[in-house]
Amino acid sequence: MTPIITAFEKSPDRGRGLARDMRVRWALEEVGQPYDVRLVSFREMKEPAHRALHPFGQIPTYQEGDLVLFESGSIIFHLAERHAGLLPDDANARARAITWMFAALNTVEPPILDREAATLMERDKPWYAERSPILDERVRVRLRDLSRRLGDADWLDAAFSAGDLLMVMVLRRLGGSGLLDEHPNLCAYVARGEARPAYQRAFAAQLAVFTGKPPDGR
Ligand code: GTB
Repeated sequence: MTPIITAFEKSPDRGRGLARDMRVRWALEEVGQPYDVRLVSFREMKEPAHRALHPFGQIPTYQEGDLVLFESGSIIFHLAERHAGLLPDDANARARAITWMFAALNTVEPPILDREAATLMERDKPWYAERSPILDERVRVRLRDLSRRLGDADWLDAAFSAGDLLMVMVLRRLGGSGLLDEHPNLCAYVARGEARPAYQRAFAAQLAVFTGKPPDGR
């Protein structure tokens, strides 16, 4: 049964692969699972039919027969549990990879999102000049620790895992901020993730939604 995911009909990121369907597409590509995409408008996302799939009226969702999931992390965990390629077989290595999934979503992403939200919505507010360096510093603290832990390794815990997939996607959100550039090993880590063939296929597929042209350029 081919799973169906939802994605923005018109992503505000203009095909930069920052919306959260990208991480699900990447995971599907890593495990070699073909999928269909249903594009939704901002209006449709808030209608009862979509809210039946996603209580918060967001993307992405994941449907596989009777199973309906939302939350990109849980969708990726589901895929990793059912397919080889995203979590190691060894029980302890698997637990560590899952820990990195949580670390990406629960420890590294929140300060990045806080900073991003302020940049987008508070730039014209009188407090922004004072708050902005505080938000930058909260991100820097996480990046320093992550950079130190990664060191010169390719991935966070030996082999590539769903933990790396989520961490790379979270770090990509800092593109253009200059904050990631302070850590060449993290830049190389993100580039390593982006170079994976599965990432490339996923990126091309979401970009094709924006350009209206098929991924292979035909
Ligand atoms: N925790 C949920 C998950 O991980 O699945 C968060 C889902 C979520 O935030 N979805 C966003 C959404 O549906 C799209 S990805 N927003 C519409 C709404 O809430 O009404 C967030 C996103 C949006 C746009 C950009 N961008 O333009 O760069 C990047 C990321």
